[in-house]
Amino acid sequence: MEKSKNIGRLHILTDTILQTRFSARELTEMAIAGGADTIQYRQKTGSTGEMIRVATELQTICRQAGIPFIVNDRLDVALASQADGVHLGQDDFPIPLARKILGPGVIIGGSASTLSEAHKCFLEGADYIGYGPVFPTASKDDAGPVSGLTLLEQVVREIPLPIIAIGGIIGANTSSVMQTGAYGIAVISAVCCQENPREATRELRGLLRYELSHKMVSQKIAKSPFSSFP
Ligand code: TZP
Ligand code: MG
Repeated sequence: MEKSKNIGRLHILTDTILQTRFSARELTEMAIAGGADTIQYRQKTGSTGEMIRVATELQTICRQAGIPFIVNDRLDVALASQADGVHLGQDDFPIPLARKILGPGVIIGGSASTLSEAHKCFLEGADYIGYGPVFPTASKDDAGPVSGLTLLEQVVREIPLPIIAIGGIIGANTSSVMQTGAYGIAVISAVCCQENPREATRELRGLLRYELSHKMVSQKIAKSPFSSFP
């Protein structure tokens, strides 16, 4: 039986465009110190060589911390840095082809902004879905219309994959997002653009932990995947 993949619940996406105070490496270190359990390297511009150099560094840091490292968009950079996974949008490298190249053990995340896109990602073999924008966001120009919590809940109900909610997620709405049954959250500005990214991550982690422990109690699940979020 295929070993189930470790897909974290608190995905921090590194960003060096919205903010320039911290490098991707610094953000990664601070996010991990604050309790991030997945790092996604999201770099839209620059040379491929530099991306591979940075991604290799981040992969080493994540491996030492025992958490998955995922590269956004770029299958080539993911391969070269031996990343644990790649995250692909609807117009990026096709998921079935990525699976062929990367093999069954590598994490493939797919972006979806509608139920039908989420269904397509599932059929194509994604391991998890980044669904959103759930709320308005200034971090992605082409993020599309916001889904809100009701549609997020429908996706959670209908798609049998871990759903990572993304888009405009901050401390104040994390609990309502998690109460839809989402597996976790992914954020850019709520960590990267904060005064103290480590503390911002820590706060989100505390909120997730609280919601997940309540879920365990309410569902009377003694040993569930939720217990993997200490
Ligand atoms: N995909 C959908 S919304 C979004 C991405 C990458 C941006 C998320 O950024 P933020 O700052 O957490 O809203
Ligand atoms: Mg993309």
